[in-house]
Amino acid sequence: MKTVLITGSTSGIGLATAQKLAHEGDFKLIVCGRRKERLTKLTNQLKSNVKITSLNFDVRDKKAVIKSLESLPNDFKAIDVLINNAGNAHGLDYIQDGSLEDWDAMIDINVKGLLYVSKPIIKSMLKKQSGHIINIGSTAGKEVYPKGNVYCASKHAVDALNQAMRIDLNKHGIRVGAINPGLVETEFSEVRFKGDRQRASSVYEG
Ligand code: NDP
Ligand code: 8X3
Repeated sequence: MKTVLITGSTSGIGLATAQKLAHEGDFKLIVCGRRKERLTKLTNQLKSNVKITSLNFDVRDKKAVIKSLESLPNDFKAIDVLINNAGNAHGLDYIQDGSLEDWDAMIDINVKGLLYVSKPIIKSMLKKQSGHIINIGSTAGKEVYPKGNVYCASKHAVDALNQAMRIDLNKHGIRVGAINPGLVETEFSEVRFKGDRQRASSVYEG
């Protein structure tokens, strides 16, 4: 039975992935995110289908990432599949107008957070000489659009890291791949527009 860790399981793509895997079958799931009450609700919902545990940490906090992973119960410690999904866009502004806080958030979460989570898990995958990493990139990691600047840069970095991980880890029996979605109606735009639901839903019109 494979153990799968999904970052950003409290909403959107990560939540749907956890629900899908729980219904598909033979997995142990580790669901992660900052919103503890959502993690509790999700584990309660899925625990009759699947062996599940949760980790509550901010991917920006490298000490918390390490401490959380070390706290996993023994039967969840050997992670077979890592789904690097946690991430968001913060703001949508011309490059000359963007805020440093938004830029920090996107680089710290989408890029550095992905690295912080990956490092200890790669270490344990190397010991087994097996594993599978799936990085959630974006079409924004392949193209750039007006006002997308730093979000697109962060997702281009995910695309580069995905290729780099594959080159470096494949010879150790670790498979690495990416999914690069286009528009998906999740909480993504609500986060990007700082809670403005009307503006967020207009993104998906049509
Ligand atoms: P959501 O906003 O619905 O979900 C984002 C998830 O990431 C949440 O579970 C959130 O959990 C988690 N997260 C965000 N920041 C942090 C943090 N600092 N530490 C830990 N977890 C964090 O968005 P999506 O589901 O749409 O996004 C998931 C991934 O898909 C992202 O990487 C995004 O870039 C990518 N993507 C999305 C597309 C879209 O159109 N929606 C298209 C292409 C790619 P919590 O807040 O509880 O910490
Ligand atoms: C999310 C898709 O087009 O909003 O990565 O950047 S987009």
